[in-house]
Amino acid sequence: MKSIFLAALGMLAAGSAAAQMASPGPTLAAVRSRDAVICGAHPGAPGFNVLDSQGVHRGLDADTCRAIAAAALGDAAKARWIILSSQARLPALQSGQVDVLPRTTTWTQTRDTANGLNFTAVNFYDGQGFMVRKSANVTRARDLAGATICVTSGTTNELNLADWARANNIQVQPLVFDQNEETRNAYNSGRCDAFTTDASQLAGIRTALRDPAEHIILPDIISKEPLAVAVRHGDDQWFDIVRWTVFALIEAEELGVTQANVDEMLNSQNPSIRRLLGNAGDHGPLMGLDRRWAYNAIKAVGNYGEIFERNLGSGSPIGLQRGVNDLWTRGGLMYAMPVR
Ligand SMILES: N[C@@H](CCC(=O)N[C@@H](CS)C(=O)NCC(=O)O)C(=O)O
Repeated sequence: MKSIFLAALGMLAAGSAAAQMASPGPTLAAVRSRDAVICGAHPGAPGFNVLDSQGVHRGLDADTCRAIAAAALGDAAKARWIILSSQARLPALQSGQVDVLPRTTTWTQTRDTANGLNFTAVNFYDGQGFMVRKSANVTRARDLAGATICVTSGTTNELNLADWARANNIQVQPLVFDQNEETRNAYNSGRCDAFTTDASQLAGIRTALRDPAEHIILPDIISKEPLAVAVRHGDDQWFDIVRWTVFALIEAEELGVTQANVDEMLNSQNPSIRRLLGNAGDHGPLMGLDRRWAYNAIKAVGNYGEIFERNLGSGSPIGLQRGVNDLWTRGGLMYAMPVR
């Protein structure tokens, strides 16, 4: 009798343990069967995604893709990229050509609803700016009255430029191109007086110009561009995996967990670190993942602060300050929801 009772208890325990491992939804199942996560990627935005001389993807968005592959499959080397123009990126995600879009994409209401996307978390708070040649003697955006301004189609930047001109009663001539390379070439060859896109991209593009010192980025920011990692509508589990991977990188920074110390941190008694690294709770299995999901991501690419510094920070060629992208504990907007 006693043994039957114990066996029943054992079954219950096993049942509840099994129940903690969520079964894979459609995207996780597809990712597992192909053994790769496919990310939509920018054709070339220094600091966000560029191919280095060895053909390796470098940048904040590239590392975000690696972190997702590490969390979902235990291996950052299982990240793959498909290069997408601004126009092509949303349809590519909708149609299932890519699993996730970490690609300097602004979270807007239309994209979040009618375009069939869900934005999981912001990985960079940006705003739209202008770059001009120093020789133009333009110091503020309002001095651009009458100017020809190069902009890429299918972007919020094209729409914001029109809004800004109307709101400020300034006449400008937008020169619109489908491919970002065409936009840059047009600016480079002097076909337009100014180049407008997200200010962080301008900082990156400027470093790639023939003589960066010949160009300045104006101090005016004309929009909010919360760049967020998008998935398609209809798979809540995959949404959760991507969202919590981005949060885990931010949480790791807040908790002082780095790429270098993450193994040592496995011995930490701090309850938040124990949950994040899979020593307490079932936070990975609740999403259908290994309990070391966040450990794998941090081990592969470091915490958010490390990723930022490596790709965009003051020690990188882009040279950006953390600013609003700093942690909330230091006055910034980066605030991960609690892993508990
Ligand atoms: N955040 C904006 C901009 C997206 C974006 O990355 N635009 C790129 C297009 S490839 C761009 O115009 N960059 C200027 C350039 O790279 O020349 C959006 O979501 O629409």
